[in-house]
Amino acid sequence: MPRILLTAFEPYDRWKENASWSTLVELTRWYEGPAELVTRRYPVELTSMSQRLRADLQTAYDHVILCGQAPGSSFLRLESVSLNVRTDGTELIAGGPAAYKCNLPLTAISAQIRSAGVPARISHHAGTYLCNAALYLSQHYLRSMDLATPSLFVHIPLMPSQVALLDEDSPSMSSALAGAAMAILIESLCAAPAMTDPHS
Ligand code: PCA
Repeated sequence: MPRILLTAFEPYDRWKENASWSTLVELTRWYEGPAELVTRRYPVELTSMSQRLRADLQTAYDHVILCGQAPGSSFLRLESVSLNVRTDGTELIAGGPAAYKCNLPLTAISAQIRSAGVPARISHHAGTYLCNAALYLSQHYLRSMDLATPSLFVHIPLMPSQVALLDEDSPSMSSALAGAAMAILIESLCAAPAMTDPHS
């Protein structure tokens, strides 16, 4: 049975919940698919997040799926690239490669999610905050540990309950829908673990 590490974030800034964690809670409530899911919830703080991520990656998983919320997004965003950049412009890893590319078949995966009726697309910029850092560091740590485990980042829209507290217009997606999309993603990864595509 494939083992999959799924990570999400704690609430941060003005958010009382984090859609990424709510999605994993929802998914694991009903998931009975062919993979063993191991979930982790990280703080939105670079040093402790990177220490916990590094420790978690030492277990050899078949796949690593990192999730975070993306206020303002109406799609699930499958991130194709991570940058060696912190919010302040300095490097995450001094002297590390400028970027890492995700080699998974993101085009096929997003098409599969969309064909189930859930908005999804590839994104070529994960920002410069903790989500980008989690993706970059996962790819860096896995390489430095000589592990071939692919890691992938999924940005998840806000939930309707979060948007209900805002004064401005904002797209949202229920965690039930996002959780269903995550199950499709897991199914595609398990079906085609070694596939790659030229999405970027
Ligand atoms: N989203 C933020 C950090 C934590 C989260 O859930 C980001 O996009 O970087």
